[in-house]
Formats: sequence, C-alpha cells, structure tokens
Amino acid sequence: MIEEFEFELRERPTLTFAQAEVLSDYRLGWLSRHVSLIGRREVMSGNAKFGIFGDGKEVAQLALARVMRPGDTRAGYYRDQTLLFALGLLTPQQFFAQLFGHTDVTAEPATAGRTMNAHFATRQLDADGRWVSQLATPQSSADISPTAGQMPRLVGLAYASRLYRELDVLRDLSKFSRHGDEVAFGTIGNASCAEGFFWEAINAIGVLRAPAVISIWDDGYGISVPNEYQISGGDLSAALAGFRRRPDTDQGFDLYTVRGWDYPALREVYLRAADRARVSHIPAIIHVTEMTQPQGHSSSGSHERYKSPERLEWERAYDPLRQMRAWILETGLADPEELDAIEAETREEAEAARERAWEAFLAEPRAEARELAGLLTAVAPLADDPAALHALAANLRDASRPLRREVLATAHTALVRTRGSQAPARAALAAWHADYLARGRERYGSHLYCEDARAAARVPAVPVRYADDAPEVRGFEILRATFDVWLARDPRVCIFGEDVGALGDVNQGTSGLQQKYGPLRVSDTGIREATIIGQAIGMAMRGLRPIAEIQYLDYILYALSPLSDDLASLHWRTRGGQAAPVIVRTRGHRLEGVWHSGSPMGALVHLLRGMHICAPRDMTRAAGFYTTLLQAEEPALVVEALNGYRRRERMPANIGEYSLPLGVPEILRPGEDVTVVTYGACCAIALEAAEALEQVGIDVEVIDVQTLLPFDLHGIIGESLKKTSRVIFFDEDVPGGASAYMLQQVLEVQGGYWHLDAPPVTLTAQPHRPAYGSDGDYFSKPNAEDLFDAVVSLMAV
Ligand SMILES: Cc1ncc(C[n+]2csc(CCOP(=O)(O)OP(=O)(O)O)c2C)c(N)n1
Repeated sequence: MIEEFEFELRERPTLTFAQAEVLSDYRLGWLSRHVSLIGRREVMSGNAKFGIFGDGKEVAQLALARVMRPGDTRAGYYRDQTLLFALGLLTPQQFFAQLFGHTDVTAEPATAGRTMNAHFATRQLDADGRWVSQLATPQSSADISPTAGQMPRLVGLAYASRLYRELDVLRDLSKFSRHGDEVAFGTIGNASCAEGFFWEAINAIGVLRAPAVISIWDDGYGISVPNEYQISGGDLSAALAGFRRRPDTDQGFDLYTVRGWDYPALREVYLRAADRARVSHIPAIIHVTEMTQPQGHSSSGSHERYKSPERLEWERAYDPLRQMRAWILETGLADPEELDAIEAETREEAEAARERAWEAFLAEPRAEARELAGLLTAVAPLADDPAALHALAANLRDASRPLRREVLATAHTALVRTRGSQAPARAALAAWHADYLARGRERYGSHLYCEDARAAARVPAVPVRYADDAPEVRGFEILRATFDVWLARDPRVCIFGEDVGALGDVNQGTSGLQQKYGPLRVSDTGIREATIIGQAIGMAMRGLRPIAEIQYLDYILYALSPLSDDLASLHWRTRGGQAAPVIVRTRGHRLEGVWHSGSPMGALVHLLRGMHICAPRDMTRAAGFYTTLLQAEEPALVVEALNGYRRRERMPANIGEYSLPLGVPEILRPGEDVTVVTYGACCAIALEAAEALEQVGIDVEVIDVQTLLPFDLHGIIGESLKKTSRVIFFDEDVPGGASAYMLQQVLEVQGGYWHLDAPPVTLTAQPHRPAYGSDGDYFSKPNAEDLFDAVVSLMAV
C-alpha cells in the first residue's frame, strides 16, 4: 500500500524519483504517528494494558529504512515501529494486534501475544522449524525489554557478515548471506547507553571489524532522567570520540552526529554509513540528537511531570514531522493542501487498521464464550440454582470483550456447582474445560524447547566404542579430538572465547585447532563474557553453529542477562519464529577457591529454562554431549568438570560419532540400600564414599543425572527409589540450590515420595563461597566423609 503510493507519485511527470520518495516517507511518518496517537488512546480507554510508541523518532527511521536491504538485520528496541513499517516487516494492524495482546501468530507474527507491544521480530523459521531464506527481506532479531539488551546480540549479527565474506567454506550457506554483504543495524536510546552492555558491544564490534551501523535515538532523557545523569559530560558524541577510526588502524568506527528532524541530512548520513559498512565492513555510530517524545515515555505516566515548559515547547517546535513538513514546503515539493490530505488520510488508515485488529482480536474469544454459554444452558438443570447458571450463560453471550481467563473461571464455577452429577451434559462441559485449559497453556507456553526435528531429544544415541588397545589419554585430548572432527565436518562450527585461539584454551581443549582451521574458526576474544554470548547468539541467528566458551563457570554471571533474557527465551518469545542454536562451553565445580570452583547450578537451572544444561562427569561424556548438541538446533550449556582435563580416560574409537542422549541418567554403581543422586565432579566422590560404605555393609546406588535440563525423562531415579526407599541428593551448589531442584523433580514430578521409608536428604556445599586455603575446599564443599556420614545417619532412621 505504501509502496503503491510511492509508485503512483512516480507516475507524475513533474516529480523525480527522489521527490516521490520524500512524499512517500512523509506519508509513512504520519501513518506511524497516527498509530502512536491511537495506540495511546487505546491504552487510556482500557482496551490495551500498556503502550510504548515511536512518536518523535519517525524521520530518522525513514532515512534508515531507505538503506536497509534484504538480508540486513536489525537489533533494536521498542521505538522502531516506523522503521518496521517502512521496511514492510510490520503492518499497522499487526502493531495493534500486539498492543492488544493477540495470541494468534498470523495476526501477531512477532511474538503471538507473548511480549509487550513494540517488540519486533521477523519469522525466520517455518512452521516445521526450518530456516526460511533470510535474503528475501530485511530481518529483525527479536526485541527484549532490558535496556541495551539488544547490543550483545548485535555483535554476532554483524560479525557473521565478516565470516561469510572471509570464509570460503561458508559459500554454500545461501539462505543467510551474499558473501557477507549484509549490515546489522542496531538501535538504542540515549539513556540505555549508560549500560555496560553498550560499551562492551561497541568495543567488541570495533575490535571485530564487524559491519554494524548503530543508531542512538537521543531525546535527552531516560524516562525522567536527563543525559547529565546518564553520560559523563552529558554528550554521547563526545564520549564516543575515542572509538573513531584512525588512519593508523583498521579498527574503530565512522562517527556521525545528526539531528533527528533534519530529513535531508539524515538521508545523506545513512547512505554513507550503510555503504561503507556494506562495502568495506567499516562500522558506524550515528548519534541522532534533538529527538522528541511527543506523548512521553510510555502510557504509564506523563512527561509534563519532569520536562520544563520550555523543553515541551521546544519539542513541539522541533517535532520531526513538523520540521519535515516545513522543509517539504520550503523546497516546493508539495503544497500545504497535499500534505494536509496525507495527514488526514493516514489517520483514517490507522483507525481502520486499529478497528480490524480489534475485531480480529475479539472474534475468537467471543465465539468461545458463546460456545460455553450453550454448555452452561445444558448443565443448568443439574445445579441447585439453575438460574445462576443461566445468568452466567447470558453474561457470556452478551460479553463484548471476554477474556479467556474469565471464560475459564465461569466454566470452573459451573463445574463446581454441578459437581456430583454424572450427566452427559456435565461430562461434555468438563471435557470442554480441560481442552480449553490445554489450548490456553499451549497458547502461552509452547515452544520453550524445539518441538520438531531440531530437538536434541530426537538425536539418536550412539554408544561409545573402544578398541581393545584403546590408549589412556588426558581428558582434554578427547575434547580436542571431538572439536577437530566437528570443525572438519561442519563449516558452520566456530569456537571462540578467551584464550581459545592461539593458546588452545586454558586447558588445551582446542590446542592446535586454530593452526589447523584458522583464526576465524577458532578465535580468541577479549575478556567480555556478555558479548561472547551475544556474539554467539547473533552468529547462530544467522545460520552458524557457534561454540562460545566462558572460561570459568564463575564468570558466567557476567553473561547471565544475554543467556537468560535473550537466548533462553528466544524460541519461546517468538513462538518458534526464531532460534539461536548456541552451545556454551564452560568449566566449573571444584578446583581452587572462590571464583575458580563455583557450582551455581541451581541459579542456572532457574534462569535458563529454554536451554539444555549438561553437567558431564568426565570428558568422554562432555564430548558425547557436544556431538549430540551439534546435531540438534537448540541452545545448551555444557559445564565440564575442572578437575577432569588431566585425568586419564580411554580414547573412544568413534570420536565425533558417539552421542549421549539428554535427560538419561546413568547408574554408575547399583546398590540396594540408598540412592545417591549427583552429577559432575561429585560423581567421583560419591563412588569413593560408596566404596567405603560397602566396607561397613551399606550398599549404595550412585546415579549420575548427567543433564539437569532436561531431567531424567524416563524416571530412572524414581525406579531406583522403589528399590532403595532412601535418597540423598548430593552436589556442590549451595543448600537449596540444584539439590533442591533434583529433589522436587524426583519426589514431586516422578512421585518418588511414595517410595520413601525415610526423609529425603540433600547434601550440599556450605552457603558461603568456596574458600581458597589448603583445606578451604574440604570445609566448603561436601566430601566423601560427609557423604559417608550422611548415608550412615539415613540408614539409622
Ligand atoms: C535493564 C533495564 N533497566 C530499566 C528498565 C526500565 N526502562 C525502560 S525504558 C527506560 C528508559 C530508556 O531510555 P532511553 O534509552 O533513552 O530510550 P527511550 O525510551 O527514551 O527511547 C527504562 C529505565 C529496563 N527496561 N531495563
């Protein structure tokens, strides 16, 4: 429709193509403005819960849209509706559908009602989970709400272009790149630039020479807090000056400062910045100043409370659309009547889009409410008070805006009031209620993990084999051999992290591999955990298979937000529309002191739902998980046991072929008296304690859960409890950490409670961090003696 308008204009003999573009942009700017105005009205009138809009940011985004090409990607935030409209990636109707929280993915393709409004995303997977070509349109990676949270991901989205351009082995991946010509466009608000992620990402993009063009939308405030409290010196352009590209280095940025209402200047700046990024992979930062926020930050609150009358007056005068209008009139491109007509027509268009979105949003729940009304009428005679049920049915029939939870609550009430009845009508109501509830859960809960051929659970397990004369090697050699196979087999695989490249990682798991595969496949990074993860997310979204290393598990805390907010939620928050099959490799559990022997597994299990978490007890197991995960397309974390790299293990004969199933515990030692459930480095301690316990006549069954997410999919531990009736959950996390999670899974989910003859026990580390002193480990982490005593006590119950 928008394109048609431009096309029509181009037919006019008196207009040049460039002039037609201007009027088309103006029209789009106003359409977007009306969407913002109407959107806020919808919130104020109670039709939507919350709204955040892109008013005041239109003109710069029109200029940006003019330079984005199919295959380019966006990592941005909630102000970008105009950009999405202009790129044809979002319609006003879809915008309103998200504002209303419409859960139908065809109506609201970005998130199907799972995020607040103005969280944009294109669908990159088809209904069967297969990648669609990213080269057909520009792309938008799925937005998240944490300010600057888009920045780590931008690193990888941009860096992928370098790999596609410079790695010949990637030439055949035709769905993702044309020889690395794609630019990743980042957008961020001025105040969000006070976040560490911003600076870390800028630095990483500069170091990596990744073709990103970053726009800072600067309206002077972050909600109510002005720039002087956000940025040292108050001026982002000045603060960023040190990142400017210098002639003596090929790193650094082109820096631009341009005013957000100056359409011709914006067009010029974006043209130049995008061209240099595309052709020469030179990144740019465009600081767009003097932007406004006509309706304030969001629907919750009014900016009159913190902006001075002078500032408000200035914002009115420098409203970008008003300034653009003045410029059009000045240049004689159109007369006032024509522009008035554009402003009026777009208003109608936006209203019509709102109306369609609203009716579509309500159509299904209304029909469902009427369906239930019929069922209530049928069961009414079964109740003590039929009139009450008839009244509920009437309410449902009349409801103009039924919420599904109200429909469910009404059905529940009717079931309670007719309880005891065996009549078919009540059975029909009960079945309807169960089905409706299940559909509701699916509507909001599906796609946390893959539900198709990409799932790790579908990868066939291949047992490990050994030659008769298999040599005993150090653990790291098994890992290195596995990575070697995968780097040779799959050109998409890249491994990177601190000391991973030239050194071959601090424990030699990648030693020699950079020499063999080059510095782009096996790479050193700066010390920047959040953007190591972001780099991996962006690369994976562009078709690569990154293995990102976090040097020690203790330092994963720096990367928790990208992992939890972005990676773990991605597939779910887009209802299966986007995926990032990232493998995070790290090492943890006992070694030496605080910050090198942490095991915060409970925290990770809590925060990383949507990812798999493997805690292999040795390197043979770790390598088996990597082979499984590289055949699947789901994000996962593998925590290798720090004390296992030098321990000897037999070298498997089928490295890179054998694969370990996820969610399948292994019984390391069968026993009759007590089940000890553990994982990782604690397995060896549990076996040691079990030996000692055997000497005193207690027969312990030791089970390695192997993966915490998923957890024991086939109830192997529950079966063990049927035999032993006693259980200890044993790990190195804090009390109530992952041990409590395992307890909940076994006792509650698997029903293990019913097989117990004694209270369940958790044996964990101390609540404090592991101390360094020579005996610090002994007094901080549980040891074989602790387990021995715990088992003996449990046997005495
Ligand atoms: C990590 C985090 N902290 C706080 C917030 C709450 N919050 C949402 S928007 C915002 C202000 C952002 O201002 P700015 O970056 O200038 O963008 P603008 O909204 O002005 O376009 C804040 C504090 C958040 N979303 N995420």
